[in-house]
Amino acid sequence: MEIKEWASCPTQSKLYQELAQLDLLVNIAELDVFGFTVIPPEKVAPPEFHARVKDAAVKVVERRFGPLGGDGMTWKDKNQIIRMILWEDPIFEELLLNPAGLGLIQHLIGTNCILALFDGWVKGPGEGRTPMHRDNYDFTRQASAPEPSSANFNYLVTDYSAEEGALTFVPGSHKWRRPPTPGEMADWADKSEVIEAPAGSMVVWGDLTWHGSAPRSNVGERLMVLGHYCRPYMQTQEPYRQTVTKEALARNPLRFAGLMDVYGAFPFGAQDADMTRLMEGAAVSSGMIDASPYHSLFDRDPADDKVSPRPGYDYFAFDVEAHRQKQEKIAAMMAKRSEPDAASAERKGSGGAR
Ligand SMILES: O=C(O)CCC(=O)C(=O)O
Repeated sequence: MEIKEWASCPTQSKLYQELAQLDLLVNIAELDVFGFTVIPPEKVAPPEFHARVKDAAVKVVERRFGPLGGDGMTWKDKNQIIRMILWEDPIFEELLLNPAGLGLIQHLIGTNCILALFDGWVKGPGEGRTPMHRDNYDFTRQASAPEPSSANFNYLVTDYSAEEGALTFVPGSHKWRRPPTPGEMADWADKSEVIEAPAGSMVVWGDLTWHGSAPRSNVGERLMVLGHYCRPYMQTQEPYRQTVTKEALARNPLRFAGLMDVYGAFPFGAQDADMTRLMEGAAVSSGMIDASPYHSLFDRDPADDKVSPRPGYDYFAFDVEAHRQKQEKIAAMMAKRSEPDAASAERKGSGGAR
């Protein structure tokens, strides 16, 4: 079938076409049917990119915890997440925008998703392993919505197999829409599907899929870098909006500012939402209305001064004149939005309204 830029799903059709260009349509099917997928290294990035991520990941581990010993036993029985590493090397900014990874994540949770976590992970030989769980962090409801609210990539810095202590999945569990019970966690620990994939691969899944990891029998370290993204109305787990600099926003494409959520409307104070800023940010992304523009996965033009960090608001301040002006602007905007657009006027004119 011909994929057109249908007005009913404008961002999805553009994303779909770019995923087709990246030869990732089968990965969409795997995500939908099994709840996880593996992107091979040749569809992720060239070997030089991998070398840079590996070097940066090892440096993060060593800076925070000391050198990796030559005997491969430094991390014996340990399984450690290394929090908030994004700002430690610019290669991580590229990894977070990787077209294959970000493209599949956007397929799962929308093209206006934001970054929730960006972490490293190190695990040594022995007992360390991750219990069976899912990443959905809405603990307020018994049953989850059928679609994920957040999604993950794991970039494999080292090879994955059972002996290497790889990530494991319960295929199809994303359809069950609930977390595993303690009994199921024990049951699935050794029955789940082990990821076998070379370093440089990316594993992608939505937050409904049950996963864990196998214990590592080989010596040495298993290293991984993860990006976890969420829908824009959610609270992120790490504070990227608060920590992103003007320079990082300027050197990256527009989509990066959306991922940092610097134009997100909430929270606001006595003065209500900052309309001027929301309008400035409309070219970047919007979580308020489903009107975020589509940013190509391949766009690498620096945003330069088109974007800026979120201002520091005084949440107690209230200026009645500014309030009145804002109300007028909103009224004008709403009047403009309620005018029929050219396409629907044309459909009506030709009697083709559907
Ligand atoms: O690799 C692991 O041990 C588990 C990874 C994981 O749970 C995650 O990235 O959400």
